[in-house]
Order: sequence, then structure tokens, then C-alpha cells
Amino acid sequence: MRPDTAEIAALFELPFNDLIYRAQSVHRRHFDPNAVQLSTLLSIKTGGCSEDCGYCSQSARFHTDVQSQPLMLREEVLAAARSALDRGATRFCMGAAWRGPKEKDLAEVTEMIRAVKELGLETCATLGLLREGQADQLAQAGLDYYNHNLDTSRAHYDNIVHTHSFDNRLETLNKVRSAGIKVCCGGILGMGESRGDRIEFIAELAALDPPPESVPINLLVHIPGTPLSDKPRLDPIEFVRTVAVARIAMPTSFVRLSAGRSSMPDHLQALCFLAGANSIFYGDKLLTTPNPESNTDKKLFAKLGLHALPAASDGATTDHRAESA
Ligand code: SAM
Ligand code: DTB
Ligand code: SF4
Repeated sequence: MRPDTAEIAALFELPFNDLIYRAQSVHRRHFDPNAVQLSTLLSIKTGGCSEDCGYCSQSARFHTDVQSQPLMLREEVLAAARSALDRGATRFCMGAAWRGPKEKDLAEVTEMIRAVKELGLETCATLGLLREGQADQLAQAGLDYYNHNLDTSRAHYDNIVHTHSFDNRLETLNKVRSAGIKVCCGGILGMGESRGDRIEFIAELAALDPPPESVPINLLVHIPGTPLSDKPRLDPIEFVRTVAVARIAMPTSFVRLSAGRSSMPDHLQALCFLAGANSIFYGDKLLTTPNPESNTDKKLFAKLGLHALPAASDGATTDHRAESA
């Protein structure tokens, strides 16, 4: 099913129990329902970004508490990757606060990717907009995933970002796909968007051909000093509904419960897993803001009977035992 906006709108209208039942049924058809993929993030270049994304702590245009840091040394990145591997992560995602990488920077990042891959981790990078040929360089380095979010609906995007466009984001996603790199693409909820925007946003993601292998759903982390710092918190039930709709609309994608978990009680995270989320960021820091401690997540997994997905069990699997359970 490649749902259109009317079908996605109808899913949002379902009674909550019916929606969760449908999402959980779809989830069980394609995945082990108790397995969660673990990715660890590292900000390899922090702050001082030319762009004006209204949610972001790293824009040079806003006065936030973030200390700018130049591109990290390869050895420092490798040390962080080894520690992520030791703690049980299977994917390591390197994020840079750039509009897009300069050639010299990309050459260094490709070396980082090669070195992290050698440790046996899957690699992901999020470096901003890519120019012609840059996705191919990343593919040659063996990059597994490129994270580049659409973030919200096309209509709402222009309220949030003014220095690049929704179409610029789609162009980079096309380059990533053409280079044969897997796509990690999702967005942020709670940026003052309407239900209609959430419907359009999920429809845009599901219309990518093929849909993204990985779909991060972030809850806005309110950063003092950014234009969105005072946005009212999104109703948690609406957040869970959106996770469930993403699961149904993209049945074989990993849906990642991403930023915002630090502010979510266990029972809200449990509802998100029930709604079909099957991936998290794991490790005590996101890019510039805190994430739950690994030990806290281990306790949550034990409480819920969840287990970490081992490396290489990449992509959706049809687990018939799970289906008939
Ligand atoms: N500069 C690159 C870019 O914009 O694609 C990569 C890094 S950027 C920080 C990656 C993603 O982090 C954004 O697209 C957004 O979805 C997410 N993000 C950034 N700040 C956030 C916040 N305050 N709350 C939730 N998600 C956030
Ligand atoms: C994504 O969708 N979420 C991550 C990752 N991709 C790069 C980033 C979340 C950032 C949260 C705010 C911060 O720590 O600065
Ligand atoms: Fe932040 Fe990325 Fe936007 Fe720069 S391009 S302000 S790092 S979200």
C-alpha cells in the first residue's frame, strides 16, 4: 500500500484502539515485534551553521548555549564509535552542522566512515545538502545510510526554515538514492504544525520511491534561544497516533522513536513501541542535547521484554512465528 493523503487522514481519524491494533498487526507481519534497532549519534562538527532551521541549537543565527566545535579528529570519532559498539549499538551516525559539506570536509568524513565500518558498525551520516557527486563519494566509502529529514509538511517547512527549501531536501534525497545509499528520512513533531501538516508529512515520506528504510520521528526538543523554544508541547496521544500512522503507511521501514525520549515517561515510550516504533537513538547524548542513559534504556527494555536487534539483521523480515503468535 502506498497511501494517499485521504487514506492517511482516515487512519488518523480511527478510534485510538483500532489504530494501534492495525499498526501492531502490520508491524508483526514484517518485524519481530520485540526487537529494537539501536543507533548511536555523534556530533562530529558542532554549531556555527549558516542555516536558520527554527528548532536547531546549532544555527549561528540564534543565541543558544551550544559551544561551536570544528570537525573532530578521526581518532576521537573512532574512540566514540568503539564505545558505542561496546555498549551494544549496531549503527553509528555522524552528524555535522553544515548547510552541506565542503570538498575538503567530505574527504575527511569519508575516511571516518571507512574507519568506523572497519569496526563492524553500520554507518550513517547526516551532513546536510549534497552537491553533485558527493553522494557517490559517500557510497564509495561504503556509507550504509544517509540521514536527511523532510522534517514537516511542504507547507509548514517554509514557516520553519528560510535558508533552503523543501525541494532542496528532496533533491539531496534523490542523489542519495541514486548513489545506492539507504535513506534515513523523517522529521519533527510539535513544531506548531496542524494535523493536516502531519498527514501531508507522512504522505510525502511514504511517497518516496522506495520509502525510506529508516524513519526517525523526533519530538521537538525545546532549545532556549531558538524561534521554536516556546511552542506548546504536542499532545502525547497525537504523537503516538503519528507513530502508528507512519508504521502503517511504511510497513517495512524501521520507525525510530528519536529525539524527545528524555522527556517521555516509560509508559509513553511503551505505547510508541506498541504503535510500531522499532528503533531508538541509544547513548546518553543526541547531537547537543541529552538522551536517556544506556542503563536507563536497558532497564526499560527489560521491563518491556524488548531486545536489541543484532547487526546485519538489516531490513524488514517476515517473521512467521511472530505473525502466528
Ligand atoms: N545539518 C544537517 C541537516 O540539517 O540535515 C544534519 C544535522 S540536523 C541537526 C539533523 C536533524 O536533527 C534535523 O533534520 C532535525 O530533524 C533533527 N533535530 C535538530 N534539532 C532538533 C530539535 N531541537 N528537536 C528535535 N529534532 C531536532
Ligand atoms: C534525527 O532525525 N534526529 C537526530 C539525527 N536525525 C541526526 C538528531 C536529533 C537532534 C536533537 C537535538 C540535539 O541534540 O541537538
Ligand atoms: Fe541545524 Fe542542520 Fe539546520 Fe544547520 S542545517 S541549522 S545543523 S538542522
